[in-house]
Amino acid sequence: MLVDVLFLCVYYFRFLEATTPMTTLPPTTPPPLNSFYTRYAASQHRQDKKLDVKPIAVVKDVSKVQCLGLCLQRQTGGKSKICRSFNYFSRICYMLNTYVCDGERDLTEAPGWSYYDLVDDFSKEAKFMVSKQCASKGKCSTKCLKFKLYKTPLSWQEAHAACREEQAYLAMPKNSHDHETLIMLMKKGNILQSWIGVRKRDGIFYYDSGGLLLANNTMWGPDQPNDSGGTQQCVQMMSEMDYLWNDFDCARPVGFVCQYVW
Ligand SMILES: [Ca+2]
Repeated sequence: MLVDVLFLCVYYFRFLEATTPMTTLPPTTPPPLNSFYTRYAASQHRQDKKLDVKPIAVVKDVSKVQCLGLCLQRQTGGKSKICRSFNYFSRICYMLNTYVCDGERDLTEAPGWSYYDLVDDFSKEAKFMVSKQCASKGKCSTKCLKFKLYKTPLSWQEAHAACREEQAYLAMPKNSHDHETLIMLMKKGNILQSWIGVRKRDGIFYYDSGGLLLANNTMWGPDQPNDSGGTQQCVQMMSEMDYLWNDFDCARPVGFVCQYVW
């Protein structure tokens, strides 16, 4: 596995080098390459796009690889000084303290520019680089989550299939922040019930992506899951229970929320 990751990184950086003009004497020395190959990679999220925020530092006359090295040198220090991504244009490196997945940011059109950010698992990155979401939005990092509400009532299985069509899962809120986001979406969409990506198999609840439901999940409604009538295998959020979780009959059509993993 590690070998695969290293191979991908080396391959990718060779590609980067090949597309970057050679330079003489860099202005500062980037860290030794092998010190970050296993920890980070720069993903070329988009060509001809940039993240339009004020840079924390600007360095002129550097290659993309040197820009990455400079960004990686800023991995310690105060939070506002850490480099999380960079724009690159005309051999100028614009280091940024934020990245495309931070909040609701989108890349803006910028001919000749390119945008890169830092990820910690290149093998996952490579997988998501080919996703539709990555191609259309430039959001390819596995850290980038987003939810989308569908008002069309479907069964749990149909809702699951609809999300998979878009390379997403049914929403799997694992903390109060995600939970609040889903509540906000449901209120905004004016729907009273929504499937989420939790389902029971052989008496055990799993997330739509396959993992076991967290043991410390505190989002169940009062007296739930109660498997009323012995037919409640799927989980929904419902306004009647203050948007907490309720196990419910999978065949009943209700709205749903997909979760995109970029
Ligand atoms: Ca129930």
